[in-house]
Amino acid sequence: MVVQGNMAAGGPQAKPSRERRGLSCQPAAANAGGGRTAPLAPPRRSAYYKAALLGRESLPLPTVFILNGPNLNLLGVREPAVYGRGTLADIEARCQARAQTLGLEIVFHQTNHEGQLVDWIQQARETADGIVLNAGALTHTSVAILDALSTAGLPVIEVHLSNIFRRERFRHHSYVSLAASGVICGLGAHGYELALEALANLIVNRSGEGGQ
Ligand code: CA2
Repeated sequence: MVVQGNMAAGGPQAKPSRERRGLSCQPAAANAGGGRTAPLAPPRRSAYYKAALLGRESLPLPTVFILNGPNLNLLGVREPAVYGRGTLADIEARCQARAQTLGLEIVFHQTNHEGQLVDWIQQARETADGIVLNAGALTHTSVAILDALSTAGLPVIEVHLSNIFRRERFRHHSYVSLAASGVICGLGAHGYELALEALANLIVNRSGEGGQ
């Protein structure tokens, strides 16, 4: 079991300054190239984020995209020794139940196509408050997914059902991790529920700060 996270800032209740967390209106990628390129438009923030910034009394529920990559549709059908007997539909049901108790809205997707994941991440940038991502094998290969996550300007929790560090060496490196606030692996379907819990904290802390 491995649970990794950026825990240096003093736990979920701590609310570090914008400067310390590196939060700004511009996604990190906008600063690449020494200012020679035009900056990206800031993300269009969710209804929850805007309402929280305006100090509205009744907030809409924050939305979390839960995205699953290639072959995860086969869960419960093959390789139960590695990935367990549960299906992806079982994971979705568990996420739905946990989201309800946490006060989150979830949008749950699976695809076998890299470009579709990039499209959903771009959509999340405009409408969601956080992303849970199990990119499957694309975790270890996809710079396109890393770039999409880097420009999304959203908290991301990377999840893997299996402990990728007990497996083949090529699974030890993750491009997704470079854009993730935290990584959960080796805990099976429970990892998705833990990721939602972590995101709920990150979203609430983040919305107390200024920005777009
Ligand atoms: O452990 C995970 O969640 C993984 O993201 C799963 C990916 C794998 O490539 C990553 O290294 C770790 C593979 C998903 C394939 O899922 C299957 C499920 C049942 C049968 C065959 C594949």
